[in-house]
Amino acid sequence: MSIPHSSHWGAFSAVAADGGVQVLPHPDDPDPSALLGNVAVAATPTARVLRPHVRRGWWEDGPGPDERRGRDEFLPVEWDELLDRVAAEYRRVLDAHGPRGVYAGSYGWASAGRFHHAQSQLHRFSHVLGGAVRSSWTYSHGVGEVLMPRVVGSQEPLISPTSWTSIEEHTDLVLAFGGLPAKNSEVASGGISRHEVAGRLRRARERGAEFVLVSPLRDDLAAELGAQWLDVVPGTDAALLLAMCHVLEAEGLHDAAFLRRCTAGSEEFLATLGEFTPEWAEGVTGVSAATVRDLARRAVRGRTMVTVSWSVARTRFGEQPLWAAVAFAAMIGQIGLPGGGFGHGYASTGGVGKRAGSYPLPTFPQFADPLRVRIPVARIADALLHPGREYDVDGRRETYPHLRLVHWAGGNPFHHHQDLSRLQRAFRAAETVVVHEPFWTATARHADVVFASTTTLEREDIGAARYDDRLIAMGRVHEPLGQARDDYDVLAGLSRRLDTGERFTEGRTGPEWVEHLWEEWRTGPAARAGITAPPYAEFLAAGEFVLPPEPTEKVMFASFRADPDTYPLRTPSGRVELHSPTIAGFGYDDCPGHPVWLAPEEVPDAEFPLHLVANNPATRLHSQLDHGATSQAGKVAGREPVRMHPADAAARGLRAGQVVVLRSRRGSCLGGLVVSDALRPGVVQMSTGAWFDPVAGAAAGVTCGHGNVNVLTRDVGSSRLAQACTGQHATVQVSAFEGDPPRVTVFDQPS
Ligand code: PGD
Repeated sequence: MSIPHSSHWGAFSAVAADGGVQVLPHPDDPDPSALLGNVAVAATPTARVLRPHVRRGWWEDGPGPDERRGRDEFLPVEWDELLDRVAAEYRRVLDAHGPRGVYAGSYGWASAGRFHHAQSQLHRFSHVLGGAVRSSWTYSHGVGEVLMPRVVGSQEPLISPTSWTSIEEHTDLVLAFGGLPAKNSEVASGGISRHEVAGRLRRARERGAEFVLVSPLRDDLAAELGAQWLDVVPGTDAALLLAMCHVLEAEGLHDAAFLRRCTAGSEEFLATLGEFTPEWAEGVTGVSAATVRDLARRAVRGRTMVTVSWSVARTRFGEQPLWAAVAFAAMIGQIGLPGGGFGHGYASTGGVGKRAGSYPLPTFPQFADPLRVRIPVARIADALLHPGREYDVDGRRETYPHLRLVHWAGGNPFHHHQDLSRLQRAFRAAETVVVHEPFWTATARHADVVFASTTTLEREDIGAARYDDRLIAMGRVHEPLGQARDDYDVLAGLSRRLDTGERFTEGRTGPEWVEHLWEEWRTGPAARAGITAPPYAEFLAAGEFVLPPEPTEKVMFASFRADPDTYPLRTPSGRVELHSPTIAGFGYDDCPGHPVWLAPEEVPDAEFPLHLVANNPATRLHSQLDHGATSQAGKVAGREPVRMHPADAAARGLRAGQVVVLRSRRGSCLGGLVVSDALRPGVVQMSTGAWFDPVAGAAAGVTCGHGNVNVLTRDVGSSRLAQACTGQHATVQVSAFEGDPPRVTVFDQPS
């Protein structure tokens, strides 16, 4: 029987087949994702955590900082004895250090499903227990989350900018900084039942819209859009934008009336533009002065949308390109017009710009966080390594708490964090690390306690996402493998031992909760929003429920533009702040009070002469199901592919298909070489998400033998303002790997 199901990369149905499952895309999806090809492997024992495990050193010697963490043996243990032991450890830490000794920020995308969402489960567990230190913001768009509220008063540009429908109908010129990569628009947190971005872009093009791609990678925009490709030097987008602003001002093309009416600080900002001439920008960005002038002039000729991908801001000083794009859109006076202005993250997921997302969804209550102590999400290694150290963020001086017990569910920091050797040191500084995982990821392998989690295929849930119009009755496709348990059941067991069981479960089993969430939503928030949803049994029988249509066209800041006094932005001035006295008042030299050019700190040199772009992968979501068929089909010589321009490969005597070594100041990894002219010369590209394999690395004399690019990247915040992830860029050298490459071991069961 075919069972409806959902994932972050698409809705599908699954049929249990001999020794696995078969997966079929949702029939209404016009453009299903190839990532569905990864799903089947989850139903096999390969790389699965089939029962709970402990690290021998922790089990035998007790908690404490431990150099063996990440290289010790694992022992299979019984659920009950392990839960007893973890509950005792919780009690020890809470009695001695209080909730500030526990970190349960637990960043990560986990899986689709409104109830079994791993972070929500863990956050409810810790809130009931008295709280734990958590994290603020995301690895995806941490810069925008902090900067946009200061500049335009909200996170609307990255959460719900002008709709695709408006771009499809009205935009003449799309200036895409970081592109609109099809691979990223295939995924959306929580699920996506219809992939629409490629079709919308195609229709905009057919209507006559023109596209300019600003990226070192040509395939950051579909070839069929016929874009002008500006293969900019990585990390120099702010310079290009400031030079375009310079041209507008120098040639009197800027919309002075809009700047007066709708912005604050334009005089201060315009006064800084003198030095950013197109000729200066050419030297920095590699884009000719003539092209810079042409872009600025074309932008005022018709309706122009400036987009900055989330990845462009995922860099050191990533605040600057984003703020400069807002300034450019303000100078051309198009903010608040249909198809015009700016947005942050179009195609960075398939959800951005898709629909207004105004309907409520079934939600698992987490209770309030009683502790309310947070660290910026990408500063986790700093916090673990430097308890008590002071740091700046968004105008505040904070102190890292001393984190002793780390509890993670639904994330893979040994995928998503930068400088993984440093993260290893950080994890070794903790006293206890507890991880819930269905798979033996590197994070599980760096834990003391590994709870064997079910995958979504093994449980029922409600699939729903803010920007999707469908709720999916996710059915159980097969029985849990081995002794895997739902995160809910594990946390319920732990809560019982900590005397918070009743409040955590409210007396319900997992399946009872799923039905309860539906019924509570159906009769409460849904009914109030005018949605007539069927009772749970009918929802299950139908397999899905389609939400009523929402207004299709949205124009961000339209009412503000029409009447900024009546509809001011939630900034101190009520206007778009091109100069922010608040940010200026923080006194940060790495993020002053208006957009500026701050030269990258790490630039190519004799030792590391190549720019590395470490972007999100095309063959999997982040690190999820790296052992799946689609991800494995993309590997080269069993390693993560690394792309290089033919001229750079020839200069090094390298050939396609060969195993190479990438080295940076932080570490080294193997990769499989792909030679391609879709990159700017001097740039190499390797995607994130290959499971970190230090064992194969040790055999090869490198940090990772498989190709986890985050051994190369730098663990430093974007600036003192946002302290966001900067994993997108690094500088590296690439050379041939001599000898027999070691076998990748990270998909094997650990010893
Ligand atoms: P995922 O691979 O999605 O990566 O980082 P994130 O940690 O979200 O990890 C989710 C984990 O949850 C997987 O290991 C999966 O097996 C597990 N999981 C899935 N379902 C369940 C469940 O039900 N229960 C439990 N217990 N576990 C489950 C992503 C992050 O990486 C993001 S969002 C971005 S945008 C960043 N991008 C970059 C980048 O551009 N460049 C670099 N260098 N680094 C980045 N890292 C960031």
